[in-house]
Amino acid sequence: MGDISISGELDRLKSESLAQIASAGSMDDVEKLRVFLLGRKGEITSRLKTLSSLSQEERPAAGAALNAVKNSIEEALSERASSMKKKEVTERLEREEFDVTLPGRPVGDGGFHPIGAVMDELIGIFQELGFSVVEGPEIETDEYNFQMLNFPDDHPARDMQDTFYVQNGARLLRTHTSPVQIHAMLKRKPPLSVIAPGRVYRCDSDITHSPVFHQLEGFHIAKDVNFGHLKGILELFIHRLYGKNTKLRFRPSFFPFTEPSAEVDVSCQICSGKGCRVCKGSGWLEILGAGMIDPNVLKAVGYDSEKWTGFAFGMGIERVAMLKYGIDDIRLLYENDIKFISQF
Ligand code: FA5
Repeated sequence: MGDISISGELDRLKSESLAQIASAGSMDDVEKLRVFLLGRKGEITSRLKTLSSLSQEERPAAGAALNAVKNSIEEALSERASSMKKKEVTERLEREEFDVTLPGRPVGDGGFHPIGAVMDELIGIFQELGFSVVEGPEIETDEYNFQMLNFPDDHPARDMQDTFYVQNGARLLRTHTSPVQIHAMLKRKPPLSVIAPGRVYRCDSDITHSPVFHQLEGFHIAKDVNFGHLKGILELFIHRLYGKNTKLRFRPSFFPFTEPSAEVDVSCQICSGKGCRVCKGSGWLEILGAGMIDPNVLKAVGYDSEKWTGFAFGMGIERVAMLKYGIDDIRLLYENDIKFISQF
């Protein structure tokens, strides 16, 4: 490098390259030239690689000369690219016609999500029956979610497998809407009839279980309330929701905060009780837990448990919606697929 023939060759490379760039007729041509000259195996790059074989005295001058050529090529490429871009845009604008009188695409009407629709319908039914709506926090303490609901310290529902803890275990995402019973009872005096709709969280996932789902809690505290009242209310809303021929099944169960307790199944609307994958072949799907409020819960909020009695229930809204609309996988409710959602 540095001698006349090599610098002559560089001059030639520079003037040839600049001429090629000047005659590039499109963005595509400019890009091809960039790769040819400056790409990994390009003319300039391969010359830069040979610099290391020169002697220490020759290297600085040769490097400077090569870099100067590289800079002018880069500059020319970027100028050509911007003028080609302008040219292509102008040509496109001339070629394509834009009809400003064309009517816009119609925007379809929005609709209710099946969970929201079922929730609204249920709230309407219970409001007609005299229940008032109360909401509670989704982030709870162990005290409200478990202790005041009479959960023993070693109850399996407190297990990390079911409960999402936050703040190093100091708080948790409520696993059910039952803590709203406590919030409401502490704020109000009996008699009271309350429903509490809301989102709840559990470490659980399959075709009928979701880690985030919705419940509707309901409870009624007055004098001389008995299990017959609870049955009557549940039957009434199930028949309103699914029609008079729908069957209900009460199975004895256990909840720390109710005694006696029951789980309530509805005859599967998806297979008309014949057995399918949603009801796991049984013809029934569990939609709620219920029972007579345990006197210990009433005592914990300062109510006189000799004077007041009550029932409570908590239902899974997704299950209610699945049965109502014949949805056979709970996860479909959360995928936000417009084609699926707009059927309801
Ligand atoms: C409870 O959560 C009680 N708090 C219900 C209750 C309230 C009983 C008041 C007595 C008095 P359970 O864990 O069974 O109970 O849940 C109630 C309903 O929520 C179930 O019947 C089911 O319909 C629904 N459910 C439970 N887990 C899930 C889940 N992972 N995904 C969707 N729905 C669920």
